[in-house]
Amino acid sequence: MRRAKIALIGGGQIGGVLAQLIAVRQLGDGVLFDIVEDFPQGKTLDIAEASAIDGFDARITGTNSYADIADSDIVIITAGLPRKPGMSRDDLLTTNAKIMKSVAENVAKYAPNSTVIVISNPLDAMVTLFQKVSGFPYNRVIGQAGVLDSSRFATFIAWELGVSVKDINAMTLGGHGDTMVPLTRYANVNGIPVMELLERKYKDAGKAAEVMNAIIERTKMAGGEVVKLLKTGSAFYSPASAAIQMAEAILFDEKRVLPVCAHLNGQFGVEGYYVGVPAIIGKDGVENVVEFSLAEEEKSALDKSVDAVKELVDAMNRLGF
Ligand code: A3D
Repeated sequence: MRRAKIALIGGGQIGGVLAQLIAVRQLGDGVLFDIVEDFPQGKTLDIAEASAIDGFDARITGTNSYADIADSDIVIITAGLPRKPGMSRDDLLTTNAKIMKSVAENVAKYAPNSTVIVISNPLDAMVTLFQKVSGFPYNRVIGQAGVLDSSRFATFIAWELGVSVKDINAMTLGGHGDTMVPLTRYANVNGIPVMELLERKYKDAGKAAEVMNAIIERTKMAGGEVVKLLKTGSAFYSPASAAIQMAEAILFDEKRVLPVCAHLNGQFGVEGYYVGVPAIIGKDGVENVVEFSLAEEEKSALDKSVDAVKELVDAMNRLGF
């Protein structure tokens, strides 16, 4: 059996961490593509030179030629600019749409049977554009956002309750922006509702709600919090880990239920847009969107988030992409 081949388009901060994780976890052979000459070659040489220490045989190579991604099983896209302090993700639209268009044309040409995970921002628009330009079936084009946003939500809950993050189940829905919807009602610690634990901790329902609201706000703004601290770029370790979890679910046909940016065809009342929802992820990419009932305020928050995604996609269409 041949090893899986994973192409990484964009060899910057996230691309570099992705390449290292693929090597260390021995997920397959990795090809790191970037337009900057020698840059991906340098990064992958550095990673490969740790193989004797980390004990991996996976081949990780760098390239400036799309021909080298031929026959990839999975393609993970991070090509494009990241945010600077004070910028919103949407400010990246025009620049990154131009980049995504050329990436999609080349992936369609050289890796037509791949399953694609898009990370570039503004995420919901970039995944929409990739699918449109490549013509790939919807199930094979997935956006990474919800895995990371949910991990941020779970991390903040674990810190607040002083418990292992491994026991937290928490999920966000909607677009990858300030309107995302962290779901409080379903957040739990090994099945025990987080709100009940907060109410017991503070012996005051009002205070518990206040603490949860602060966690929700921090989750929504978590990307910006990192940008502000880094000053020169955006989060890169955690987005790479999130995409690797999705890639593993596809490579090993795990049928994980992960919050991803998937194309909706009536689910959650959304027709024809990519939005963050839980989906079964396996060898065919998005194998099924998992629908469940939402309370009135959850549904209206999701609708608001979907409206923000629609505005962004419409703006991209008006720009001629
Ligand atoms: P960065 O370190 O700048 O890397 C981007 C790379 O893309 C650079 O090495 C560029 O040379 C390369 N590039 C530019 N144009 C092209 C092209 N036409 N073809 C191939 N490569 C090209 O950024 P980063 O790795 O920190 O972030 C990459 C993207 O991910 C940005 O758009 C971020 O906003 C986005 N991002 C998304 C999340 C999500 O959770 C969705 C989180 C963090 C960052």
